[in-house]
Amino acid sequence: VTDQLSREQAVESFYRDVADGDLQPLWRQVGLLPSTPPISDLPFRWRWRDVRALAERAAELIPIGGGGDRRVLAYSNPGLCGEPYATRTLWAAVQILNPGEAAPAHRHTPAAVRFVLEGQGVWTLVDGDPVVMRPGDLVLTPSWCWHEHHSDGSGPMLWFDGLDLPMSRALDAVFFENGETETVSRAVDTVSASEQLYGAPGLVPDDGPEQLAPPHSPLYVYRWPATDAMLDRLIRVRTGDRHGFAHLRYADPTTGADVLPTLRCTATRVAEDVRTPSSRRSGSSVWVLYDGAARVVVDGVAFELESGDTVAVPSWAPFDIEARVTSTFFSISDAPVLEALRLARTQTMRPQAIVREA
Ligand code: 1HN
Repeated sequence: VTDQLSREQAVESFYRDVADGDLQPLWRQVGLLPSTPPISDLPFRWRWRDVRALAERAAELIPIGGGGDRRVLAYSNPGLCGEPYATRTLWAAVQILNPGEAAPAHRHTPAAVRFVLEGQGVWTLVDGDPVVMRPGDLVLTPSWCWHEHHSDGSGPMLWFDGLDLPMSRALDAVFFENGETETVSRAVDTVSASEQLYGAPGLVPDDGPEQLAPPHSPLYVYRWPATDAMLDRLIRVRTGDRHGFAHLRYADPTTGADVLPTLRCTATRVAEDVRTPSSRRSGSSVWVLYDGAARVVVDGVAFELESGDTVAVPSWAPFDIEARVTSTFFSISDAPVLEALRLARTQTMRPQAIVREA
């Protein structure tokens, strides 16, 4: 009995000393290696009708200079304890710019993409290259590239912003710098240098050794008419008729790699009444319904979407789309990071059951 007692005391004092030594025994950890990832971000939908109305109020009430250099409303996943992140790894937001306004020059290590939802008249400078933004265009702001937005339009422009900010933050790799903002107007009908040099399919400048290439696409803008036509061709050529669905990846024209080392961008078109297979993958994604009406199911939760609605898809959550009318989605994901780190997993499954209508 005394032996037993002194042993218990010895163990107790051992644990105290371990804690005092800022150590933790592995054998007392619970849930360190769950069989599947413990997910706290929720399947979630932001309605464009509500978001747009709030963005327009912001455009009336909040000047660009006051309260940050960008008029941006972040999609904040209610599973992430008030953090301004759409998923664990992805920033997603809506930005609005009024006619005559400028969002000043800056650069940061988190990389950004913009997908234009509404309006006209905005041009953005990406490392000095003027890129006109039109609805459906994808515009890149790679890591550490200078960027500023200007509007010569007659009405507000609204666009979707996607960033790898939560990843850069988690890696303690965020740096930021303010720059010199342009004061002269750059004609909105100019063609960006990036399109002049990299916009022809299959043809790229021969600049010598490839290792000099930046780790991101040198093409800063992917125009909607090309995306739209490609989605139609994919549906026709792959399925032999106009039904089915098409999924494309925006690629670096020099390498075929993803547009950014941290973000994959895709566009998906699903024909009327078609339901895609259910699948899940490690890593998260955000889906914007650009045009159409569709039901998406995320981990058993069904969301009926209208144009502009945005959905967060957490890691390993089963996902599928059923189009009510032919529907086109833009999406961002962290897939390049998971693939580079050999952490990517995907699984296609039986059509998932609907547990709840959101
Ligand atoms: C940013 O620089 C922009 O330049 C948009 O338009 C959204 C969100 C977080 C951090 C920087 C922009 C951003 C951002």
